[in-house]
Amino acid sequence: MYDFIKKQDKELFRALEAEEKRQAEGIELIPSENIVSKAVREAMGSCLTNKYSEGYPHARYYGGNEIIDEVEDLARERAKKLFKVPHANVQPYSGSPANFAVYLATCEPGDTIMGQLLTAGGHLTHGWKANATSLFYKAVQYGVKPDGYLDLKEIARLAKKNKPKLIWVGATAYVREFPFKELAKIADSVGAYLAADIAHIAGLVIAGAHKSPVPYAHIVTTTTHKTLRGPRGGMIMVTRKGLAKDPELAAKVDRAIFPYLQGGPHNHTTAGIAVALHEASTPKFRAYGERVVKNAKALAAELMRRKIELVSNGTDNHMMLVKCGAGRGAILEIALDTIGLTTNKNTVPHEPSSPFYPSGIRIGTPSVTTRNMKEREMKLIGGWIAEVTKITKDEELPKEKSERKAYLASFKKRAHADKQLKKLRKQVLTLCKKFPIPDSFV
Ligand code: DSN
Repeated sequence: MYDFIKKQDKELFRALEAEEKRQAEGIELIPSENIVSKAVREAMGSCLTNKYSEGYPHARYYGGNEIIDEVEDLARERAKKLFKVPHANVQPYSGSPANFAVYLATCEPGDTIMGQLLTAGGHLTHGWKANATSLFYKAVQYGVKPDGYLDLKEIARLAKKNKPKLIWVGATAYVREFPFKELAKIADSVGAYLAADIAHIAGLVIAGAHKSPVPYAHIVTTTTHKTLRGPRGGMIMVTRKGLAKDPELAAKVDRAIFPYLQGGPHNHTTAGIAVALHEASTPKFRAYGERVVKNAKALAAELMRRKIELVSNGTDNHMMLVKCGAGRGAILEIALDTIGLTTNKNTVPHEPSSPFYPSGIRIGTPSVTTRNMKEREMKLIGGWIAEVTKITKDEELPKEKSERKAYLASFKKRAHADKQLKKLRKQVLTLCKKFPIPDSFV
């Protein structure tokens, strides 16, 4: 691999080789990450990257796009068929521009919108104060109850009071099934658009391992690289319900992506999305989606058996949130990284610390499931997480904010030198060797 880069760019070649090794010799537990097939990688490295094609199939601003049209049509048709929607746009560069396009298609600047609070598991683009969406729209944020479930009563109250034009359902750190039907009832009662951001669960929806939002939402957005197991990209789909509310909605979404927000589509990514959607249409993918959830439940059960506290005491989907004590998320993330388990620090509902130094870590099973791991391996991984938690139990984030960076840097060094962690690192490596990264999923 990387034969040409190796010949002409030694520095980059070394970096690529090192990352290949890191991925092969580590266990990826970040719930928004996955591993693509060699076929997706081929598409991403194809000649399609050379082409400009502003516009949409059969209506482009550049010549020479007949084949690109075929590729984009393939991706669009596959998306429509798999998600059972009448319209799909496969050009968003990723999830954030896809979501911004939804605002452009449904709202005027200054309109009120509602979305799940970032610190309660929501996404930046659903109106978080540090995101551009809150500059252009009046964002009302909703949260979760102490048990981790969405607070439907509060959402209904806020909707009635604020009359939003658009309501988001979807999150980056929510472990329960999304109540699409109930959210639709609330949105319909105030005449709002309901947009379901299914970036995390798209693959589960296709596999039938999570309810589909399609009968309930007007618009569905997703990234393509999480449980869907495609290249980094995004999609926006308009449902029948969306077209019934506004027959121009599909045209508005397309216009929002181009020419409002983006330029030329990334055609190599479009091809990668087409490959991934083909892979996702197979019975093997259905089994994959079901297995992702089974693995998550097994891992959650093992963690709880070992007295690790989880938000909402479990999971319905591909992820779980470990509560590791006020401000200790970064400590656990570093320690787990040392033994080859990659996770990410994350806020927990009613966060006692801050988004910079949160009190949880987010763990997910999409990637380990792609490597064919099952319950037995989930038990092992759960055991390692519990041991690392025990080993680091006395580590505490300094109260003084100015001391925190230096403390974490020194902790990282100490963690790498720790004998117990070194022993666990060896065990992780042995498991990785038994479960190499597969080339193909069909
Ligand atoms: N960065 C993504 C995640 O990790 O969930 C959300 O955009």
